Order: sequence, then C-alpha cells, then structure tokens
Amino acid sequence: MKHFIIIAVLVIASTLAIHTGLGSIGLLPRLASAQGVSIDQLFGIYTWAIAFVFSLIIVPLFYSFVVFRRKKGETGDGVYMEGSSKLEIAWTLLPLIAVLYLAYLGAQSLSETRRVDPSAMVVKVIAEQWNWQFQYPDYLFASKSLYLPVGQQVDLQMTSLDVTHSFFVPEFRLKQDILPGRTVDLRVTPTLIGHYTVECAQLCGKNHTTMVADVYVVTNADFQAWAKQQVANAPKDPVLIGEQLASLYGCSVCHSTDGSKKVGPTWLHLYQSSVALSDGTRVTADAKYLNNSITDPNSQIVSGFSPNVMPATFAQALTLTQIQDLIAYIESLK
Ligand code: HEC
Ligand SMILES: [Cu+2]
Repeated sequence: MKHFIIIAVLVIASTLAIHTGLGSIGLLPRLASAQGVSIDQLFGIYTWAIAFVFSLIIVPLFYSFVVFRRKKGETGDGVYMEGSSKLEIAWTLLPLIAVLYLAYLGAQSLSETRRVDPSAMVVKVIAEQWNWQFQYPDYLFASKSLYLPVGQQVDLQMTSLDVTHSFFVPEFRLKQDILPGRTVDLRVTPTLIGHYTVECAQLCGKNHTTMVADVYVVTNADFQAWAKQQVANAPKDPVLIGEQLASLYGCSVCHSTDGSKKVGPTWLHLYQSSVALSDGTRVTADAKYLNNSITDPNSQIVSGFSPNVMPATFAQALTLTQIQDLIAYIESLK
C-alpha cells in the first residue's frame, strides 16, 4: 500500500510538472476566431490527458527500476502473479469511458464550429497551384488577399481548379480541405484585429510552400472603405478585366502574351489565326473556338500539346461574363 501512495503522489506531481512545461512553451499561436474557443478548450483537456497518461506509464516504470531492483545477494526469481480480472475490467472500462467522453466533447465542438449565422458574408475562395483568390460576390470584385470585418461570420465557399488544397489559418484554428469540382463551406468569425496568413496545408505540388496569402482582420469601417476602394479600382473595360482574370486564375502561368511558348500556346496573334489541331485538322481561332478552348479544353487540342494539361474546370469556376472578358483580352492581343 505504501508504494501505491508514493506512486500516486509522484504521478500527480509529474502530471502537474509536464502540464506546466507544455503550457510554458506556447504550443498554439494566439487565438483569433470565435470557432477556436471550443477547439482550444479541447486542446487544453488533451494536454492534461497527455501529461497524465505519460506520467501513469513512466512513473511506475522508473519507481520499479529504483525500488524493486535486485539487491546484492538475491538470486531467486520474482514473485509469480496470477492475472487479475478486477484490474483487467478496470483498465478496459476506464479508458473506454474516457474515450467516449472525449468523442462527445469533440462532436460538441464540431457542431459549435459549424454553427450557421444567416447574416454571414459570403467570400468565394478559389485555390489553384499555387495561389489563392478571394471573390466578394456582394461587391463584385476579386482580391489576392483576404480582408474580413472583425466580429462578423464569413462563409468561405471554397473550390479548387486542380488538385486538393487545404485552407488553414493557424490563428483561426480551423482547417478545411478543398477539392476540385466541388464547393465546400468553412465558417469563420474573426475576433481579433490583425494580420495573419493562409497557408495551404495539403502538399499540392512543386510550389506548395509558396501557396500563402495575407489575411487582414479589420474594423467594419475599414472593411467598407477597402471594399469601396477595390470597387473603384476595378477596371471597367472588358479587355482590362480579362487581363486581370488571366492573372488571378493563373492562365498566365501557362499562356504567354509575348509569343513565347510556356506550358500552353501563346496568346499573341492567336485571334483569327489558323490553328493546327492534334487530330490533323485546322480551325480559325474565332470567338467560338476561344470559348470552346476555355470551357472544354479537351475537345479541340492544339497540335503538339497532346496529352492536354489545361484544367477542364474553368467552365464551372468562371461566370459567362468572365469568359467573355477573357476572350476580349485574347482578341486584343491580335
Ligand atoms: C496548366 C496550364 C494551363 C492553364 C492554367 C491554362 N491553360 Fe489554356 N491551354 C493550356 C494548354 C497545354 C493548351 C493547349 C492544349 C489545348 O488546346 O487544350 C491550352 C489551350 C488554350 C487555348 C487555345 C490556344 C490555341 O493556341 O489555340 C485557349 C484560348 C486557352 N488555353 C485559354 C486559357 C484560359 C483563358 C485560361 C485561364 C482561365 C487557361 N487557358 C489556363 C494550358 C493551360
Ligand atoms: Cu495547395
């Protein structure tokens, strides 16, 4: 009995020491969202559990090393012990109850983070290798960085143009995978004014590590001023809008406008030229052909570019007007 009391005291001391140690190294960045509150509470419970279970194993182990080691002159075997049903029932039931309780807390926290505020502001997030784009449908402009008014829930409707990406702002605590051809929702209510970074949290190719974007949480007044500025700065001319879209959607990663060949053919002098296709025929690059090349790139493949690598997701990702603007831009490069 004496040993059990000593071990219990040591386990409690060790749990406290490890928990204090883990707390002092700052495992988490500062918290900046309402959804993060319940996640941090869970994290706190887990830190206690980790400290306790670790102590429960390590303390009796080292205690036995020291106290029950073979003394000088002892040559016999240790005492033989038969199994104990009581002990086995206890170490099956207690962890089961603990794990079920944690699952319950986890489910509660999950529903907390998904709570819908009907007045949430919608921002469409387009992820692609390797950049982020944020569209503000209420204001009709797009941006490379994410501005959010503090204290208001934002409904991030996210999609990918190519592979799986993942939206992660450590200070918001939430992380959500983004799949091509599908729209997934993530709801965040920023609570702390400041500058953060979205990092793509899913290895998505060569430049994955550079797939970052700025996040600014600002006052509502600052947000309105910024949105007004963006609207005022947005070009009105379709050609200029098309040029901006080509950069926002990464078309210019694959298409040059100076005659050089990148991953895809150049757009210089493309309009009204005669294009050789991989099936041996030729077409005139009129507006209809350009539209088809953007919305259904696999149907007419330019000779020398087979197998085709142009994403076939633009018909979904772009509005009809945006496609018109891109075509206007390509036409202007005649
Ligand atoms: C990953 C690289 C890539 C991206 C991104 C890309 N394209 Fe392409 N594109 C290609 C390739 C390769 C071809 C040639 C194969 C074909 O015809 O589909 C092509 C062909 C085209 C053509 C026909 C060109 C010609 O010479 O006949 C047009 C028009 C076009 N793309 C427009 C766009 C637009 C607009 C975007 C952005 C919304 C875009 N592309 C994004 C790779 C890309
Ligand atoms: Cu990515």
